[in-house]
Amino acid sequence: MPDLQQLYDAVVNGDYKAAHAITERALAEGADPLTLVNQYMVPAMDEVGRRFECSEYFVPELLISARAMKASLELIRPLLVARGDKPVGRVAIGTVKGDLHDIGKNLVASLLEGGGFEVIDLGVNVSPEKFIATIKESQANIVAMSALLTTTMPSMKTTIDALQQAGVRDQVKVLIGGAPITQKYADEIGADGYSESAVGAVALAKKAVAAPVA
Ligand code: B12
Repeated sequence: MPDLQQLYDAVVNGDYKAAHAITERALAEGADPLTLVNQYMVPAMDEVGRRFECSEYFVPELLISARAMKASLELIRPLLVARGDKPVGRVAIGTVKGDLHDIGKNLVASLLEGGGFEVIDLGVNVSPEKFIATIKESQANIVAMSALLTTTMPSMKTTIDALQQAGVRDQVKVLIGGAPITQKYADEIGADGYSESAVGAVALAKKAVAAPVA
């Protein structure tokens, strides 16, 4: 088994070739994909964020670390998805308007697929109108929103209000997440659930489909 600290270092240093190679070897040697994500890659992105905050890193460094994370996730994602069995619900997921961060959202989407959900991934910078149109077209029963910026968190409330106005709020459970989100914020804006992790998102979604939509 490769030294997995090297995976952490590869993401922090933005070495996507090393991130890909170490992940490939670790998986071939039986490493658990979720352990790689939760114990090495997510902490590495946290360290990248810390360095950005204290001006050791700037946007280019964020981008190359994100590329390394994605190179590794490319190998991990199919394995997370393969864990699933029959569809248990349909989720429309997206990063909210104004926000381009998609690593966490993509992880949540993969684990939801792995948890047996059909996932409609709307991508990033998703407007309330897009969420509404998707609910109407697809009969999704869960809307999952991600936001990484304090400046885009209000888009979650705007979206929930727009769902209400469009008359589709009662058809869906709304789950939210992303680094700046808290349970308190979820309660304030009338979301149905919040989790700080992608694993928690699956548990929330399962609970949401088990409970009748209001
Ligand atoms: C990588 C990164 C970028 C990359 C994004 C690449 C990409 N394709 O995603 C780039 C370079 C593009 C970027 C740009 C910017 N970024 Co940036 N970025 C980051 C960084 C370092 C990591 C984010 C990440 O991927 N984390 C790893 C993932 C796995 O974690 P996560 O997203 O939180 O997701 C987990 C949970 O939150 C949860 N989750 C996520 N979504 C959901 C949804 C649901 C429904 C549920 C239940 C759970 C859930 O599950 C996930 C897995 O456990 C963070 C720092 C940090 N530690 O968060 C800054 C950070 C978010 N960025 C920041 C900033 C300021 C910016 C810019 C404004 C910089 C600039 N001056 O241009 C721009 C904004 C661009 C925009 N309009 O969106 C700040 C935000 C500060 C704030 N208070 O708002 C941060 C916190 C850095 C910092 N410490 O200052 N960034």
